[in-house]
Amino acid sequence: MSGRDNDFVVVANRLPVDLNTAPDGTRTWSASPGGLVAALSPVLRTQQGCWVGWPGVPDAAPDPFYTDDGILLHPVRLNQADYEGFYEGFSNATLWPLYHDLIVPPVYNLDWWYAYREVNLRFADEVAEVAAEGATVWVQDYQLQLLPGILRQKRPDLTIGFFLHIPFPSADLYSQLPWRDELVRGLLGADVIGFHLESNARNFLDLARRLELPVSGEVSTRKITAHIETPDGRSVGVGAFPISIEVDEFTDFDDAALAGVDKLRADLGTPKHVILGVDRLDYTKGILQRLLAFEELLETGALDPAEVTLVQIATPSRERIEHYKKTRSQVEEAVGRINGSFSQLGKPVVHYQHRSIDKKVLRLLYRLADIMLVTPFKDGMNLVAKEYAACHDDAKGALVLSEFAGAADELPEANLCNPFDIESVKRSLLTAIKGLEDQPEVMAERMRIMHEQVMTHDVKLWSRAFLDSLKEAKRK
Ligand code: GDG
Repeated sequence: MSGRDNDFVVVANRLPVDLNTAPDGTRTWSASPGGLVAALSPVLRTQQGCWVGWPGVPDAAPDPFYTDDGILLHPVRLNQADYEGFYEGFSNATLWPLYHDLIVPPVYNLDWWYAYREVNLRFADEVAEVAAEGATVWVQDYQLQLLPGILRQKRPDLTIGFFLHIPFPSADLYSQLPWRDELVRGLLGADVIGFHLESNARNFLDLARRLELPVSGEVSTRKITAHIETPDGRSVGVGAFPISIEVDEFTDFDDAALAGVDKLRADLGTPKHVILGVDRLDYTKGILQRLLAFEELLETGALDPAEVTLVQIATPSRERIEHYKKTRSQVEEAVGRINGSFSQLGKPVVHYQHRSIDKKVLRLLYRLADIMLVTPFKDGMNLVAKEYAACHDDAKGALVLSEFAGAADELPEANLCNPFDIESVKRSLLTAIKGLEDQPEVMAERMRIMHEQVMTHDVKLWSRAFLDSLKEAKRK
């Protein structure tokens, strides 16, 4: 089924599926949540492409198959050792913290590096098997930074794009990495390298200059105006392509949906202010800090527990990694403590769910929330902030947003905060609540601008801009 006949191939660490095992042992695959999946499914649907990726479970891989939407999924099998070394180790305990500015210390482990290299080689074999002569291959994210270089050697006929979904750190930080030269060489195998923000792209160009590679032009957004010359005489385009969301999923609230929103508010005990957080349970997302800010506001009486409710959805993520375990226990301890101090029977002041919720419910929650709290210490973009703005064609609500989320570049009308400074989080939250009470027309105008920004800069624009740039690179 997946012969060498696919003209457009997306390669990502994960296939957009989860493996579910029923009590009788029956195994089925279902669509899975996550930023990457949300962003790429629409692109593949419209382009009839093939997606190469790991199904998400060690030692399990179905045969290649078509989804209901007609997307060909080509699984790459990882065994338990790959999972530990490549995925949990090098990708998520080395690169993830390094690229998020050392919120926790990265671990540098030679065996993990070998596993990372080995798995990137395996992905290259799979792509080479499914990609047609002259095909376009779009490689996604930090788990596969060696792939463009390997593919370039294996299949010089391919046009290769690479997009990084997480921040790219300053050259100083990046230079900690013992295998920094190998990774840069891997990335430079691409024809176009895309980042969310111009600042990320500039960090990469700085690094190239340090390596004494010729750099020309200045970085811009949604087009390629900066280039790096490689030692083998190629020109690699570098640019910023801020990712976004499929807006249709978050608009069009009909009467039934609005009734669902009312019911949810009633289920929560009809609080005056509903505050919402939605994140993977990751230490970069600042969930604990926002809980502490909320707790201090309750303690000082600035917020009345009879009037506010905080709903925190914390989707399970990378649960075996030490720092994730620690974050979970700190978050859950804080939730317990806050509820212990401030809830009334049958009326918790914090509603916490450590499981993924249905997208339809998520949409209702966004619409319901008076205040959305998005407080990462560092985030490539943050789609949750954009999803919230998309849900508010009613111009209601307020977004408290970290300055260190990529989304802050496009949503300056949010109530911005510095998550490293708990006073700043408290201030932004109170200002948002007060703004909604005292200056509803000002807040409504700010929400209208944010909503419009997201509606006019959706994921289709993101993919079109990137793929157009790649086409242009191929033409040259
Ligand atoms: C990485 C970068 C960048 C969350 N909980 C549930 C659920 N979600 C969905 C949200 C959103 C997605 O997951 C999370 O995306 P984010 O962008 O917020 O964050 P990461 O997962 O860290 O994504 C990030 C992104 O890649 C894309 O480039 O923006 O900076 O870190 O779409 O809605 N969806 C459902 N139930 C949940 O409980 N259905």
